[in-house]
Amino acid sequence: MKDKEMLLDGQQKKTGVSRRTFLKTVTGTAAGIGISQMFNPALISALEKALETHPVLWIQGQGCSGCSVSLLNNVDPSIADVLLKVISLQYHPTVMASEGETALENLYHIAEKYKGKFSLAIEGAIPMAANGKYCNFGELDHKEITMVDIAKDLGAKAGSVLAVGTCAAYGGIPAAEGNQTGATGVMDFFHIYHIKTPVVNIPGCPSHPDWIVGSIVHLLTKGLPELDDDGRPVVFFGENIHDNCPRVKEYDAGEMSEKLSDAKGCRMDLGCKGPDTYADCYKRKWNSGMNWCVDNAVCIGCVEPGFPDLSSPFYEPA
Ligand code: FSX
Ligand code: SF4
Ligand code: SF4
Repeated sequence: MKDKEMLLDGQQKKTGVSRRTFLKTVTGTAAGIGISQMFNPALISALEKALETHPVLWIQGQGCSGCSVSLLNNVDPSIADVLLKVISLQYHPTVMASEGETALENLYHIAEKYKGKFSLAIEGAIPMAANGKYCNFGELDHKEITMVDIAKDLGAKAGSVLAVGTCAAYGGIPAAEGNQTGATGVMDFFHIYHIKTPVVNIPGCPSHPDWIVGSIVHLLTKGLPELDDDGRPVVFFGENIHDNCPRVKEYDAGEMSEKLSDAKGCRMDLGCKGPDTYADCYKRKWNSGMNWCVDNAVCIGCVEPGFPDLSSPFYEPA
C-alpha cells in the first residue's frame, strides 16, 4: 500500500500542471464544459508521459455495459481522441479488436509487466455466489476464469482501481433486493479478500463520461483524488443536487410540478431524490450538456450507495 501511494505521489511530481488548473479544467462551471477542456497542451503532454508507465486496463463483470456506452457516447472530444490521447486503454472488451485466449493472455501480460503501476477500471459488480460461476470472464488453457478470479488477481497487482458505475462501486442493480448471484461492489470484495489496492469509486448508473475520464486523468497526473466517505472524488460528488438545483427556488416557494411534462416546478412530489443525492449533474448536465434528469423526469439518486433499493419506487416521494 505504501509503495503504491509513493508511486502515485512520484507521478504527481512529474506533471507540471497545477492542481488549481486541473480542478478548473475538470470541474466545469457551465453546461457543456467538460472533458473537452482537458485538451490543453500541458495536460496532454503530462498524460502521454504518465500513460507510458501507467496503462489503464478495463474489465467488465456483472453490469449492462451502460457505463462503457456512456463513455463511448462522448461527442467532443471524440471517443477516438479520448481512448488514444487521454486514457490509452490497453484492454477494453467492448472496443478492442482482439478476443478469446489471445486477449486474455495479453491482459495478464500487461498486468505483469506494469505490476503495481497500472490502473484497473472495473465495470459491473462481482458476482461471488456459486464460486463466481455467474460471470465467466474467459478461458485459459482450458480452464475457466471467472470475474472473481480476475478481480482478485488483477486487483491485487494494480497500482489503483477505478470502480466505474454504481454496480462496481456499491453493487448497484445486480445487488438489489433478490440478489441471487452474490453481486458485490469492488471495495466490499477487496475487504473480503484483504486486497489493499486503493479504490476510487465513480458511481452513476451509468457514470458520466466526464467523471470517468476526469478521475482517470486525476489519477495519472495528480495521484489519488480527494474522496468522500463513500470513496467518490469530492470534485464530482461533493455537492448536493437539491441545494444547487435550478428548481430549488420553486421548491422554496412551494411551486410543485404535478406531472412530468410540467416545464416548471419542483419535482419532489413526483419522486425526485435530489435532496439525498450528491453529484454535479445540475451543472455538468448529460448528453454533451443538452439536459439532465430533472429537466425531463426526476433524479433517482443513481450515484448513491443503496441505489436502486433506497430510491425505490422511483416515481414516488421518498
Ligand atoms: Fe451498472 Fe454499469 Fe448501471 Fe449499467 O458499469 S452502473 S447497470 S448503467 O453499465 O454496470
Ligand atoms: Fe430538489 Fe428535485 Fe425539487 Fe430540484 S426538482 S428542487 S432536486 S426536489
Ligand atoms: Fe443520477 Fe440524479 Fe445525476 Fe440523474 S441527476 S444522473 S439520477 S445523480
